[in-house]
Amino acid sequence: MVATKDMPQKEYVLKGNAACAGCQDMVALRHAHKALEGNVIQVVPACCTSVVQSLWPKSCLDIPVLNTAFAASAATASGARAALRAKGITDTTVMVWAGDGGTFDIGIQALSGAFERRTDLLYVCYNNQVYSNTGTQRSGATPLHAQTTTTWYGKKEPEKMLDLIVAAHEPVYQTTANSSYPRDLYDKFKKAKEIEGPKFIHIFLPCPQAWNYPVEIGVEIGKLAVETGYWIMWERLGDEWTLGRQSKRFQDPDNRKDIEEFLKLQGRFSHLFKPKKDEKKIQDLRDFVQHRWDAVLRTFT
Ligand SMILES: Cc1ncc(C[n+]2csc(CCOP(=O)(O)OP(=O)(O)O)c2C)c(N)n1
Repeated sequence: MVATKDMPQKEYVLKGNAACAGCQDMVALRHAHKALEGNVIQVVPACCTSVVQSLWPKSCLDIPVLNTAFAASAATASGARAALRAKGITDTTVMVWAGDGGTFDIGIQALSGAFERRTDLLYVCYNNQVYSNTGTQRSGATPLHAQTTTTWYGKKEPEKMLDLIVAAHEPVYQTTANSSYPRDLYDKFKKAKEIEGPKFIHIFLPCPQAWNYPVEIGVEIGKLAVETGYWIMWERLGDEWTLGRQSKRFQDPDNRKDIEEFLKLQGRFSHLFKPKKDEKKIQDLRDFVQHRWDAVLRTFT
């Protein structure tokens, strides 16, 4: 894994932008761009990132960016790839950087089409589990029982297992990542940059606004997602699937921290603990963790 001192010093995500304090999207974006080293066209649909990178005079990405309609990211990226090919440029990465709303729900058909056409495209879904930019409405990635502005009493449905849908398209490279492990994230973007064809990176990242926690514990929450087994770090290159070293010991449920440790730090789950503890709902989430492990292992191993 890359040593921090060996990461490029150059910044492509510039200071003084409009991101919220403690925004983990900026942590992920910053390290992704250090790995891509500026030779990239980034396509952004409506989302927090589009607001942060485009608002003059605080526009902040030091690379070419195409802002596009919510449903159209992967189609726009396909067009950018075709234009580069027509100009004889082959070494530039075309990357979509879309939220979970723009991927799990609204952009999924364009993503599916572009991957089916085997487009040389890096699609990144940064998953803060909610439509953050417009006031934190529930998305298909919002977890069971999480409170949002459209699920006042907690979401009634579990989150969609998008990775399994994407896997059915057999991208050449597919991986999960987490903003709390930026060196691992950097390495994955470095790897993706060298691979031709459809690629998918799914980044888990906490949002202090929507999840309602103090900004300084964002990294801790991201790590707890892995240590409780809630978020699984894995990687698939061609047919070869590997469990990430961060998640290896948590395959065994006995090694996992209890899901409560992850939940109780977040205001969106506070109704599970106050006025009195809701053991049934906490158990639902504990069961979901195992359900996801079973589904992922069944699919890939
Ligand atoms: C077709 C369309 N519907 C709704 C909107 C309003 N809108 C802009 S950003 C956004 C939320 C995006 O959520 P997500 O993709 O999860 O990214 P995040 O805001 O969390 O970064 C919405 C609903 C829009 N711009 N276009």
